[in-house]
Amino acid sequence: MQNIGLVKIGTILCLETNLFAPILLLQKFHDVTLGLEKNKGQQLGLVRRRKEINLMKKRLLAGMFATLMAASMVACGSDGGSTGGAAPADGGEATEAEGGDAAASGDVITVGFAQVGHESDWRTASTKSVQDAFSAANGYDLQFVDCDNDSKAQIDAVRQFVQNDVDYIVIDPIVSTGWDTVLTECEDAGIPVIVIDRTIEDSDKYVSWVGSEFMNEGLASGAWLKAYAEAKGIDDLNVLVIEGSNGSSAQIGRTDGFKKYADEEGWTILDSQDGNFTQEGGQQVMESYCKSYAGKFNVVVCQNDNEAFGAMDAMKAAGVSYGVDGDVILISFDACKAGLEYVQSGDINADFMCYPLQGSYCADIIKALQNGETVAKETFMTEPWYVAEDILPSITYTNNAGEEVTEDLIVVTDAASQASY
Ligand code: GYE
Repeated sequence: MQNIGLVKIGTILCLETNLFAPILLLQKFHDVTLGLEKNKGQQLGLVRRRKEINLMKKRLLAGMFATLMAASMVACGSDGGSTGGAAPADGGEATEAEGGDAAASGDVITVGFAQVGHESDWRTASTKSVQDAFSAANGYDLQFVDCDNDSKAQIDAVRQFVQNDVDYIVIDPIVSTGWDTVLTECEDAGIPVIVIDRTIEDSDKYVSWVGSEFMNEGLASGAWLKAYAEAKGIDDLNVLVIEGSNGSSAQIGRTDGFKKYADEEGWTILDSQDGNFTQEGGQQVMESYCKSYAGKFNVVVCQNDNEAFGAMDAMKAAGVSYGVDGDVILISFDACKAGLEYVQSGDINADFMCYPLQGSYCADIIKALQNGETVAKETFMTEPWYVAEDILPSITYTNNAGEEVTEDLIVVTDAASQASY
């Protein structure tokens, strides 16, 4: 496990010689830690893992550059040697050394992946990450279904995977409920299910989940807005929210986290409508908001970058100014490359990253299962928060695990935006 970690770290350092590298590295340390935890069994609590991640963060920040240099020297050598210089997937995720096991033994592993759809930059990166990790060269036969945001089509896709008798099923659940029956069918067929990204709330019949703590993303956005408004002397906040696809755990967590602050601080949420995580949806909702709430709002929260792109077009057309020099504070989530470029230009004030490259985490889980190891029930991505202005160094808030955390705010530079997905 540690070896795999080193190969990965090396890959990252060789490919990502910029500010994004420490973030990815942090995730990989996180992954390696969890990998070691996996052997200890599933009963380890969520809180404990979170604490370990925080500890790891501190350790990393303290000795980051020394560690980076040392790991880089060891790992760049081992990576080059083991892969023959082939470019790994996911900007440094899956390596041939990892996937080679299955290919070398001649046992092709069949994986069915029921993907949400193709609604956003985040989704495009997620699809590529999984396709790269489960490539034929890595010893996999990937059956990929784009469910086009249709929950029924997604359940049908999973049933088809059962019919096809695949070895593993990977699901990114469009909505968080309605899963127990079909997951029972997978269980009865003896096919392990791995869930990525969004969560399933009404069934625990899956082996492992890898994804983001959406509630923390929402809480962080609220904590940032509170601190930012105080710093700028703005005391009357009138907010319009463009939500992500209703019923998805990403929408639920980001909505609830932000709302907690809105309620506590007495902000007015004028409206909160579904923009379906798309640019078109964001634009349509914002066009109607600009008519209904003309002159009445000073904050717009878009639950992903693509919605923010559409909302900016709508505000521009309606003559509403936004961003650092505008009348409206614009908040977004995902922090994809284009999103961060808009933070850099000052159009988006703050962008809360959601990390989509989960393919290699998923492949690690399957490899562990192949080896008869116990895997962690939950693995969380570590995600940074980006801002346009150098006003606040950090935010402090109580996260979803009840811990008070202080997290850095990163002012976007060229290196950061270009390193994003
Ligand atoms: O934020 C959005 C995508 O589930 C976290 O889905 C994901 C969300 C992501 O369409 O861009």
